Amino acid sequence: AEIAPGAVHVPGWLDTQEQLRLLAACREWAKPPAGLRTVRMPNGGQMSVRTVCLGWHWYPYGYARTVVDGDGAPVKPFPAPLGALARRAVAATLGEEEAARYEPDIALVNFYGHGARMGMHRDKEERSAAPVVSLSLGDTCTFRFGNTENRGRPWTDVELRSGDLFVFGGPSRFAHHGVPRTFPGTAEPVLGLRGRVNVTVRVGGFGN
Ligand code: MD3
Ligand code: FE
Repeated sequence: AEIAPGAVHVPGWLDTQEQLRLLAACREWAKPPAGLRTVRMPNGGQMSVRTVCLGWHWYPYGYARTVVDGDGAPVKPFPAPLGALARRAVAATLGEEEAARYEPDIALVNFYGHGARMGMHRDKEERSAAPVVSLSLGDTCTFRFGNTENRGRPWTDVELRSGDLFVFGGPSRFAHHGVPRTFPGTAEPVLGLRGRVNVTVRVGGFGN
């Protein structure tokens, strides 16, 4: 379903087997060095979501090749199989033409424990207008998709469940968005996951 121009939601895009494989990979990526970390904002606050970066390291508000605000290690490489999966996602939602020129080089993996949330923001550190691919695992959440002007209304709330795909292209790439809540205990038991994991795949546009 297209919830806004360029913003396409595909419920249940990953089957349980594919979800398990992606989740296992996320758990590997979370290991140190350059593993899962809590992001500290310039105002001194901490994000409740914990993050691991692949390809390029995101920090508030920029990208680097090393974990400049953590253990200092080189960022883990961007995995080619994840890039191939994201390209399939773009093909399925925005078409083969868009997919053919889609060359992602960044993934941000967000881990939501119970009570974690993400405030309304825009992703503007990337130097590319290419689509962002989002894959959800574990607990259901409310995803809030806002407007390009400000963090406030109008917005549309959508429930994202494990296995859901969301692709944000065109004008939607620059819209405000956030995750106001998750629903603890809603993950399928077979996943063995307490909480929620979200994988976003992006194009940095920084060159090599
Ligand atoms: C729309 N993550 O990592 S995924 C983020 O569920 C982020 O962890 C949320 O917002 C999460 O920056 C939401 C959906 C998403 C991700 C990136 C976008 C929507 C987007 C970038 C541009 C527009
Ligand atoms: Fe975001």
